[in-house]
Formats: sequence, structure tokens, C-alpha cells
Amino acid sequence: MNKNVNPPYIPFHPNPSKPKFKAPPGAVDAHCHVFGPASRFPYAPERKYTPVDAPKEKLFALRDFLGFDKNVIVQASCHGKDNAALIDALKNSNNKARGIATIGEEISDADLKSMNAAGVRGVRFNFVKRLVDFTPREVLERIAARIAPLGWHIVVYFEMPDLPELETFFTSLPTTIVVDHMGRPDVKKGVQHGEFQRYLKLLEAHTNIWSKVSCPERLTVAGAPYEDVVPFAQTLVERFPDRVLWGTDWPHPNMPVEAPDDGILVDVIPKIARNAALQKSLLVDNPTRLYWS
Ligand code: 0GY
Repeated sequence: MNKNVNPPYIPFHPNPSKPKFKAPPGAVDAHCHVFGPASRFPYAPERKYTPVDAPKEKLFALRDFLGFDKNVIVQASCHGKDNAALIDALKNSNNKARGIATIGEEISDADLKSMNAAGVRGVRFNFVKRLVDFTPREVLERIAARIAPLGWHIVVYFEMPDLPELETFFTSLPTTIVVDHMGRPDVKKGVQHGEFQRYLKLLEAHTNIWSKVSCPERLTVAGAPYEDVVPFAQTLVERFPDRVLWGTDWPHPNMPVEAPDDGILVDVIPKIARNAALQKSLLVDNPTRLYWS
């Protein structure tokens, strides 16, 4: 099943610790994935990596263990445009999951409608070159025009050095835009660096752009408990309290050294959202407004 795994693919943490932080009632993990099982939901032929299966049952058990109530499941590149595993998870979530799909412009209106009924609320445009092949902007524009009338939004994944080249495209899109993982800043450069300041200015100028304050485990140089990433996420939460989302990123595809302990990831939350009002905004009010209303 896990062919072409080079370097070796690191599976998710087998027994994460229980977080000390108690999430408020109704808390949403707004960025996570389901992978396979490949026997039922094969990985896409065009994928750039083959993950270890991370099925919905494991995701929902982790949700409960971490003290969360709901999930937003994001289609990852290893499943390409085949959203079957995602849809299956949504349909079996007891209305406790919403989805972000990856689609092509060939999709039918009937399929969009049934995805909407299953709980899909947006599409993901991935610009990270190690994960996906290039899609022309005109194609993405046509997809955006198709999904906007459904009230869906667009999740964008890119790396911060690519922001200047992508900004005009993002600001031309007709929906709410949600940026994955704070736009992946280089934490060595610091919050005051022009790159991150440019990102803050983009959010300042465009109130339809939201930011996930996720993935300290990918951005860190220091390692757990990710103190070097905290100032970035804290700045976003305090400046844009109504437009931030938090997620585990479970099952953490493509970690280079080790799988993070999800309990430790949850314990970063009170450092980036430093009072109960900010925590409720980040974990409950914002995702509920975007995904369940
Ligand atoms: C993430 C991050 C990664 C992978 C994907 O679609 C994907 O395969 O998003 C990554 O490797 O940085 O959000 O899961």
C-alpha cells in the first residue's frame, strides 16, 4: 500500500498526551484530514506522497480525546480530486464535520449540490509546489465562480515567499478566503520582518481574508512546545480575533523528523489566545459562523 515512500513517511503519533487546556464547549478543530483507508478510498495516481491510512474513526476518536466537538476536514493532495473519503467522513459525522474539497472545473452542478448537502463548504487551492502540479489561474477563477453562489469559500495553501506573486489573484477572488497555516512564515525572520508584515497588511486591507493559526509543528525551528511560533499566531489572534481559525492538522502529513503530540499542540492555544473571550472566538464562534450557519 505504501509504495513510493521515500523518505520514509512518518505516521501520526500513536498515543498523544491529554491536553491541560480545556477547550470551550463547541470547539472546532478547523484543519485536519482523513486518509483512506486505501483499501476503500485509494490514493490519487498523481499524488506526491503516500500517507499511512488515517481513517475517520481515528479522527473522531482523537477529537473526543482532545476535548473538541467538531472537525473541518480538508481534502489533502494525496487524494487528488477524489473527495470520496472526505464525503464519507462528513456523512458519518453526525453533523459534527464540515469539509473543504478539491475539485476540477469539469465537476457537474449536481455533484456540487450533493457535496453541499454532505457538508462541503469550500474548495482548496494549493500552491505548494512539492504537493501539487500547477493549475492555471483561469481554471481556478472558473472554479471560484462556480462555488461562490453556493456560499462556499476558498482555502489557499502557499508558502510566504510566494505571497507577492499570488496576492493580486487572492484579492480578486469573489468569496471569503482562508489562508492555511498563517501563510507559512519563516519564523527565523521574526514577526517584524517584511514578509509577515506584508501578510498582516493584506488581512488589514481585505476583511474577507481569514487566517488559520495552525501548524506550529511545521513552522518551528526550536521544536515542541513551539515557543518560536507563538508570537506569529498571537499577533494574528489579537489583531483579527473574528477571522482566525485553529486546527491540529492531524494526521500531519509529511513531517520530516517526528509526528507531533496532538495534546501538546492543543496546549499551545492558551499562549496564542490569551483569554477566554479570544479562545471562544478562535475555537467556537469563528468556525461556527463560517461552517455551521
Ligand atoms: C497540510 C500540509 C501539508 C499537506 C497537504 O494537501 C496536502 O497534501 O496539505 C504539507 O505537506 O505541508 O495542511 O496537511
